[in-house]
Amino acid sequence: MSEQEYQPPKVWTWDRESGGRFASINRPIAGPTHDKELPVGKHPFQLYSLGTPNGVKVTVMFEELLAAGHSDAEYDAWLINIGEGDQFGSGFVDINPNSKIPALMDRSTNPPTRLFESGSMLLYLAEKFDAFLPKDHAKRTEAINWLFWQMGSAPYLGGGFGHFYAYAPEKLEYPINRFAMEVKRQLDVLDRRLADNEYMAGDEYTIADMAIWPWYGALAAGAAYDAGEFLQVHEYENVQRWRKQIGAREPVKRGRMVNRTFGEPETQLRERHDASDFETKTQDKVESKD
Ligand SMILES: N[C@@H](CCC(=O)N[C@@H](CS)C(=O)NCC(=O)O)C(=O)O
Repeated sequence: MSEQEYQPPKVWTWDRESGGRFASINRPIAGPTHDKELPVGKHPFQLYSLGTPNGVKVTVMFEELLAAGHSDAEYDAWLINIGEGDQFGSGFVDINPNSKIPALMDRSTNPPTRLFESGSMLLYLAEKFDAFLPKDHAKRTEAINWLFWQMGSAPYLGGGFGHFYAYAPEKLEYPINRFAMEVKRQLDVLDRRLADNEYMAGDEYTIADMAIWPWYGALAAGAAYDAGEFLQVHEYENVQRWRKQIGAREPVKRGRMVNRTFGEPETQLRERHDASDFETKTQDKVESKD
């Protein structure tokens, strides 16, 4: 046992920031920190989100629904800045008691329906519009299997591997090893599945692809945590084929841009209130007007 080894005290106390990239917003208590109403736009759906993988799942679904002709799926996407604590405002916590993006209101129902957890939103929208979920019960079950697989697995990728490899204040061998092994195992799960199946649920593009692609597609492209070489992501050839195929879809390209606050200015549509915003309100155009 090394002298520096951490010995947990009898009772954990929150007496200092842990360091790391998100230390200032992490707290051991839930609930709102301040009163703040959320804005409401003109469309049936009001999304409060950010263009992280969990946010992108839902904006891709909305853009897919609209492209498929479901005009009742029109939505306003408002920006929630989690670095500044917007997720702890009272209006946001009323929708999501877990204070994490995305949060969604369906105002076409009476009373309005609140939604939190991106997987719940995908399932709700798929059922409401009877879209992107197979009608055949066995195929539908397979899509839901993979949807839940994503919800259970991605925290090991983001909160585990990503945190210790990219965000923690020090590089620690034990957690990086443990989570690199788990993430490579997950990539292999996907690779084997996609060897014999065009999409995650089989021969139909479903909400399972929409849930998995923003996380594992980005990882396979080397865009997540700058870890492409470390994890040798090129070896997962079926994942590579699938992530390029999904990424080439026009609604996916649009969904990725919504609530995005990083990357090239022309890829960022920080808020979306109308389909025409993709042509007129991307950040390159907003900045050129300033
Ligand atoms: N399981 C949740 C995870 C949501 C989540 O972790 N959101 C992150 C951003 S990707 C967040 O809002 N973090 C802010 C915080 O932890 O305070 C979902 O899929 O909706």
